[in-house]
Amino acid sequence: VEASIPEPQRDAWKKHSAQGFTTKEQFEDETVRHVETTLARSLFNCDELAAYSGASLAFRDRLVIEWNKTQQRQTFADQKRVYYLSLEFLMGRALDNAMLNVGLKDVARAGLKDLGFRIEDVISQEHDAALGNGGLGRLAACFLDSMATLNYPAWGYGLRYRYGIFKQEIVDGYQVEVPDYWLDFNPWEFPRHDITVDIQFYGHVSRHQDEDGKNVAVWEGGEIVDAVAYDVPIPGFQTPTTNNLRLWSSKASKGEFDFQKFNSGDYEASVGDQQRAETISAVLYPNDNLERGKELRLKQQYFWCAASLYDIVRRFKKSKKAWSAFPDMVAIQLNDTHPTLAIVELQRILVDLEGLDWVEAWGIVQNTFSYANHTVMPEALEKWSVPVMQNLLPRHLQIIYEVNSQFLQMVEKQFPKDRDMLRRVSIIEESQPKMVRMAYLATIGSHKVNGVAELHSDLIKSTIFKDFVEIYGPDKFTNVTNGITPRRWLHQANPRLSELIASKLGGYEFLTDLTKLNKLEHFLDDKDFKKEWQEIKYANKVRLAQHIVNTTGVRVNPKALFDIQVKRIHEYKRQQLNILGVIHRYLTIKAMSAEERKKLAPRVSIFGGKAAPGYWMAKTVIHLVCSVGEVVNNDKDVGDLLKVVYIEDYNVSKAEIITPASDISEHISTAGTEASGTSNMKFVLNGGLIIGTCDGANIEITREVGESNIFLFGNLAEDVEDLRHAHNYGSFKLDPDLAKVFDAIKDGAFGDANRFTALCSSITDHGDYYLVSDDFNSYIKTHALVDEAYKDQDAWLEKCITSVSRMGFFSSDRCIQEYAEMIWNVEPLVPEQRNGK
Ligand code: GL4
Repeated sequence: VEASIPEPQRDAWKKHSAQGFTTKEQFEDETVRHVETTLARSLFNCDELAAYSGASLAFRDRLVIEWNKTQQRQTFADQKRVYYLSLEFLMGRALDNAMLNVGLKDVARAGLKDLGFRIEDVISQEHDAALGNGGLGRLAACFLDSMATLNYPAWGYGLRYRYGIFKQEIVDGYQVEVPDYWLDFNPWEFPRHDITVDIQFYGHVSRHQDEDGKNVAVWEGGEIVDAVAYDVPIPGFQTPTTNNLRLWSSKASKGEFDFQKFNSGDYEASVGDQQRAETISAVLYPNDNLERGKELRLKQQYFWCAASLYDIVRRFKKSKKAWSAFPDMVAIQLNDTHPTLAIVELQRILVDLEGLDWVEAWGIVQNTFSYANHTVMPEALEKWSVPVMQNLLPRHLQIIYEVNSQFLQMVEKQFPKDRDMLRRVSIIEESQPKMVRMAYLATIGSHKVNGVAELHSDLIKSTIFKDFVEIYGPDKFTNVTNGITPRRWLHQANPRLSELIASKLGGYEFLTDLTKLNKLEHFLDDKDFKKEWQEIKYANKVRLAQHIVNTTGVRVNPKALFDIQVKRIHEYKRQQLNILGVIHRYLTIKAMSAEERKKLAPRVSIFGGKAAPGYWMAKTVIHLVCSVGEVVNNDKDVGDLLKVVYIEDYNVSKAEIITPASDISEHISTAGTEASGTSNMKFVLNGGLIIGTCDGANIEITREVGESNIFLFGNLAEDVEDLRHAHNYGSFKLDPDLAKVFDAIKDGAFGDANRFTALCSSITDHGDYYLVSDDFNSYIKTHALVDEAYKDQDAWLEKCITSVSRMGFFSSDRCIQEYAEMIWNVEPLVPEQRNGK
């Protein structure tokens, strides 16, 4: 429906167009106006939360104005857009980011001070938007920031979960999950009740003849759920470009709810229907690197893919272009296999609803989609049971079978004698029940497939997609090494370091061209610069120490070496290796003379991260860390030489405090298991060194910063398989130092040993799948090197500064540019005025 203002009235309209504030006076005007009118509060009733709300609404107004203009500009330009489909967007807080991207944080700071508030207190009122589990979701958030900053016409599509990732409480040393209801007051989203899409589930497929006598499939019956759009503005840094993140929320369909049961008097049943519909977008599944194949999850996936595709197709159809032009106007990026049904849905729209011929439609589909793989962990690879899919999405299953049949015919022609090849590459796994292999479907339906770091991209080509490399040739498979946004992860999280760097480089250009950091190497002899760098690191450690004492009661010495491992708890990430190493250190200290102890560098071992609620072993690791902390932190013999702390509820806003405070951080996954890792990049960018295995992006970080600036240890990915085989069939030899650690645990040094039996025996008796014992000696030795290196503070500092100067490659801007050029084939749309320049 056209609803534009008629031409003669447009001048009047434009005269009254909203402007948004630019000066401090205007910011105060807007903030107070919002507190008084939008929130109906007064100066007698304005706490920090109200001040946060008022300031956010003032900034929101500014974003909305540019957002509207950006959308008009993009529509008018009529060029190719990118659609980034992700089930997770781990956005964190928006206000600080909006202030910095718009370039008005100083204005806001001064304005809030006039009104009686400290900007830090106001910012910290905001509830994190935590619609993700870990690295995969945070990557999506960094990508949105880069796409807007680089002026790409790009939309994100996701789900508006009522509950994000749970809040973690540590109670008596155990993880307790608390629901994260985050929508009480969220000024950053705009409900678009006019944008509602009917989504169908269940039902059956029948065949009809259309007017031309063509046989068409019709999906009928079943139930309808409404998808309602909620839009979130995504501001670019120093550019007016403000992109859109559209999140879908589920609601009972008007037709179904209002009329059928309600009118027939069955009120309770109709309320039940309504709640069932709303359940679809109610909660984020809290697993990282694990798929459990629950029907509700498949419902979420289809709900979100179908709504997004409807929206994308509707936008394309407005242009009145031929269908063949679809891939010239639309690039759809799949963030892992979660949105793979979008491939099937587009084929369904083109063939069943738009009447295209199958082959032509499939060509369009393949040219539109691209798929990024984010893990090789077998338990994380999505497979859906055929009977479940048959019931929920009968037409989609038919399409999958047809795609598979044509694909297998092609393979058979290419490899005529290879029956086993057909079995291996079939989208349908012939198990009991049969399963749909989503990674294969995503690969077949896309024109490009990428891994997220060099090693990972090589591994997928030689393991899960080996046959597909044979079939399609190597060019379909590529690498795009992950990156992080320097705006949030340097400028926002570490403002003093950002300012110091800017003072040396003559401005903030490095924030949009991170390779400019390399000029920092010219200042390695600049005493004042180095002193200030060191002071900033110290201040960041003091800030973290304050957070630790406030939240755990443990007092840590900010002069000690801060050793941090924060990420999801997973056996492959090997927090168990870390804590077993800490116990080894504790036992070593206990055995030392007073003289020897004096020579030792004091350490604080900091852990943080959530365990999936059903992941028993991960929860045991948390409990072991807390139990060790309990003993070590209260041991008078040890004092400041060793402290062990668990930071509760690790999330994006906590990461902003933790990351700038590390001396060393741990990225110690079993080689070949961590696809990339991204916190490794964040820590180095903030002037911390890392200890890590030859895994994921650690390898490329080493190449960039140089081998002498990173502490690598452990077995290589290429040797993992043989080692595992030897464990199972040869003789497994427990590392002798590790044996002593297990003895201490078994003796009850950290409380009831029974609680840790499964953890210990997974290493000693059940094959040590993650090679903790194999890597233990190398790990301990490397930590000794860290201790030694830290004693020479000057040399340490030089390593840190050198490393930061060489981190330019790891900007998500570089990464997005690679996607845009190699995979999406989209051009930026640069607006005329740019506020930063
Ligand atoms: C992950 C990988 O585990 C992680 O290494 C990678 O950095 C991230 C983004 O590419 O994707 N894959 C899954 S699943 N969860 C992740 O965090």
